[in-house]
Amino acid sequence: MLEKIQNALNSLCELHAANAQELEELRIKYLSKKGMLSQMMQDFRNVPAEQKREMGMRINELKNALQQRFDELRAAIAVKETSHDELDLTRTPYPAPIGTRHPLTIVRNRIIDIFSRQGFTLADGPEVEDDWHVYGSMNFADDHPARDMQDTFYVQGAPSMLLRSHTSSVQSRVMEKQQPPIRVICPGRVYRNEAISARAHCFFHQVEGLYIDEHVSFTDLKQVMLTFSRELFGPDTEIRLRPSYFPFTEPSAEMDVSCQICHGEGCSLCKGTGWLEILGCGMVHPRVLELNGIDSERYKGFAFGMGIERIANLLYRVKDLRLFSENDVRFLQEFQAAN
Ligand code: 2NM
Repeated sequence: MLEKIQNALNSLCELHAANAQELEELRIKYLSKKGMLSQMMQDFRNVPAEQKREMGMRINELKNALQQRFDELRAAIAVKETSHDELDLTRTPYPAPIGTRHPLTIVRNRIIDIFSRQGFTLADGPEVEDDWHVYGSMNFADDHPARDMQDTFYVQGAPSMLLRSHTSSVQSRVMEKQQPPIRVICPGRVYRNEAISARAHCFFHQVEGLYIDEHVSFTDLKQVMLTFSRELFGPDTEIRLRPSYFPFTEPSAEMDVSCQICHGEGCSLCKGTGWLEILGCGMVHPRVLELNGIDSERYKGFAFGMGIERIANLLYRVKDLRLFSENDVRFLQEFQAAN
């Protein structure tokens, strides 16, 4: 019997099955109730007591080896069958389920695209900033309310470090390093200490821009803003500038575009005014130029800043700002086509 087991072990690798049917035949021949292994188990009863131990171990060995070979053959057949019937290498991989770009990314990319065609390049900087780059260098008085704990997140234990509340700090860092001509836009996330609601969040996204050179004028600002508005909202768009105030610009203005829906007639989106506010802008304050190492006698500049959420709201009529940060897939997939 020992010889029989040894022979079976030796010829294991000669066992082959080309398909499921041949595999089943092998199973019947070796592993079924009437198979070779069962037969040996029956013969085992007649083995003399003193040989039982060794014989038992040998039969077990054979049983495991047979089962292993059987599993190998079954796996090989499975691979062969899928590769023939299901794996079609000539098949197109589409439609594959792919994600969608975030609406804020779509809008940001459009804004970047429009300004880069007017000669602006990209700049970025840290979100955790120091007091100087966010406020000091931007002509904010020491007691300016924006610096208040109620409005700005400060880093605990580091009183002059904070989460930037606008991206102007990036422009400050650009001016620090580079003399004019400067023409940059700075998209990025900013933080403000606000209670979260449908209209406010403690962080949002901005694009700010800066253009400094000799002879840059308010006329240049108006033309760049008009071109931007028409590219973003359509060629019939009109703009309107209203006098305003920012610490870093003088004069300053708030800019409206003609309402997308009623084209100036007055509707619920523009609250009857025919206009929608989209950004703030102005001529860079000479003091800001000087604070950042630029000769304000020789150079002039304009700057602007807008909220990406605000623009996305207008383009896509999103009613609740919180949707932009909740990552609800049902909302995000609405923008499949806008990619
Ligand atoms: C705005 C509105 C107006 C602005 C100014 C500057 C800089 F660096 F030149 F001083 N950066 N951004 C600016 C001007 C931002 O946001 C509503």
